[in-house]
Amino acid sequence: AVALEDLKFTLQEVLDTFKSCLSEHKEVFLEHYVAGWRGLVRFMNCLGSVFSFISKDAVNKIQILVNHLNGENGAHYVTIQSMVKYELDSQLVDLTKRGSFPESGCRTLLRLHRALRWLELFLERLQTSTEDSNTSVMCSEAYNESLAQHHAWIIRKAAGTAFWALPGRATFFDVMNVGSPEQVMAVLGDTLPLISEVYQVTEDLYAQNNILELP
Ligand code: 1PX
Repeated sequence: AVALEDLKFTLQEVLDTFKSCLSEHKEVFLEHYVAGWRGLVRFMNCLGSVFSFISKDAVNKIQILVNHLNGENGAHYVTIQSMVKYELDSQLVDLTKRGSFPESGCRTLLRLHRALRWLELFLERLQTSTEDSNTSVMCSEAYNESLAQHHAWIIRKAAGTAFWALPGRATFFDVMNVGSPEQVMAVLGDTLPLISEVYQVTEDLYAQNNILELP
C-alpha cells in the first residue's frame, strides 16, 4: 500500500511538473522539464525490468542536463531558450557530425524532446482507447510515428520486443493509480494539452534555430 501511495504521488507530481514547465512568456524551465522526465522514468521502472535499457539511456541524458544546470555556466541553462542561445552563440554544439561536444545540452535535450512526442502520441491513444485496446499496439504505433524514425534498426528491434512486455490496459491504469478509468481519462485530459504545448514550444525553438537534426 505504501508503494502504491508513493506511485500515486509520483504520477500526480509528474503531471504537475509538466504544468510548471512553462513560464508566462512560454519559456521552458529546464529544471522542471528534467524533473518531469525523472518522474516518467520512475513510473517506467515500475513496469518491469525489460524497460531498464530504455530508462538507463533516459537517466543518462537527464544527468547530462542536470550537470549543465549545476555547472559553472548553470545560469545559462535556466530555460531551454537560454540554453540554445548560449550553446549556439558559444559554439558548444556539434552541428553536422559528432565531434567535440557529444554532451551538448542541445543534442541531449533533443533526444528527450523526440521521446516526449512519443509520450504525447501514446497518451492520446490511451485517452481514446477502449477496454479491449492493446497497450503494446498503442505503444508501438506511437513509437513508429515518432522516435523510431531516429533510431537504428537494432534499437527499434529491442524497443519493439520490450513493448510486448507492457501490461494490459487495466493493469496499466491500476499502476497509474489515479482511480477509476474515468479518473485516468480526466487526468489525461488535463495533462495532454500541457505536454503538447511544451513539446510544440520546444519544437518551434529548435526549428527556428535549425537544430532539429543534431547528430
Ligand atoms: C503515463 C504513461 C507514462 C509512460 C512513461 C514512460 C516514459 C518513457 C521514457 C522513455 C525515454 C526514452 C528516451 C530515449 C532517448 C533516445 O532516443 N535515445 C537514443 C539515441 O540517443 P543517442 O545519444 O545515441 O543519440 C538511444 O539510442 C536510445 C536507446 C534506448 C532505447 C530507446 C527506446 C525508446 C522507447 C520509448 C518508449 C518507452 C516505452 C515505455 C513503456 C511505457
